Amino acid sequence: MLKLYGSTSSRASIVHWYLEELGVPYEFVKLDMQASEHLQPAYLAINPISKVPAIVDGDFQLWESGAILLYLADKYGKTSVSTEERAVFSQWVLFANATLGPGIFTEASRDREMPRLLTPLNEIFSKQPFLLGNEFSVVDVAVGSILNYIPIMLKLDLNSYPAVLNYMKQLSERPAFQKSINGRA
Ligand SMILES: N[C@@H](CCC(=O)N[C@@H](CS)C(=O)NCC(=O)O)C(=O)O
Repeated sequence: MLKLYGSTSSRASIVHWYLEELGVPYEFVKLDMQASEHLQPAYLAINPISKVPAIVDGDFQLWESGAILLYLADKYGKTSVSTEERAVFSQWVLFANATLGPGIFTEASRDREMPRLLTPLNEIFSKQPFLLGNEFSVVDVAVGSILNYIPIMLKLDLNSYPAVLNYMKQLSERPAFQKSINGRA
């Protein structure tokens, strides 16, 4: 069975959410990070960078939440995805982790970055329920988890972005989200 390594209240919740969405059987191996279990040789053999999440799927090991999401989409998601569709998945997953997350969670640049990141997202969600249209996909897990971490971690007023707020609410009501990010597991 696929193993997800992480801890409570970590970015492993993002992968946890997607595994629940896909219905892939998995075991969540919770590391005691307070006790530095992620720095011990057993885990370093899986992720030498010593960060969570990581997965072990058969004899395949992978770390970095975005890479794991894309792998899971490829392996367990809807079949027949074109090269272009896969590239768009990568675009949004990389955007979530490399642009949206740092833009919002880095205090020094937040005032400048937040409007330019959330205004176009608000426009997208005022026209369609999900990032790629009417269908939920892996990119909603990537972007939606970053957005839903905002009220968990920061006190920011998002009322200028009502469609983003509605998107966050819709995602947070999904059963798979409730079992993962909402449970902070
Ligand atoms: N870009 C990485 C970030 C991973 C990361 O920073 N994980 C944190 C937990 S949320 C961690 O393992 N921290 C432990 C440490 O830095 O010692 C990803 O998305 O997987």
